[in-house]
Amino acid sequence: MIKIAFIFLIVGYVAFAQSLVKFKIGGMSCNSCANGINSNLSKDFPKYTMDVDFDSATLTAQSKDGTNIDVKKVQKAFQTMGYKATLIK
Ligand SMILES: [Cu+2]
Repeated sequence: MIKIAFIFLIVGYVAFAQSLVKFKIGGMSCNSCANGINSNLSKDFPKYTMDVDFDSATLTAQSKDGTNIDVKKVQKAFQTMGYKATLIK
């Protein structure tokens, strides 16, 4: 039982600790939403390369120095802007 819990812990860690993360973005209604988000993100996350694509409603976030993306911080930033970022996979 403890072994199983441990495996889940490892799997969870790998799933949430990555230098390249994709999100599904909810709440965008046009291309300028995506442009506005992108310009905010480049100010708020100088250590990440982030690109919101309106057509696929996704965000790809990659850290420039190979450290893990702070998923919760990214999601909070989207919440503050009035959108919803859901981790893909
Ligand atoms: Cu818009």
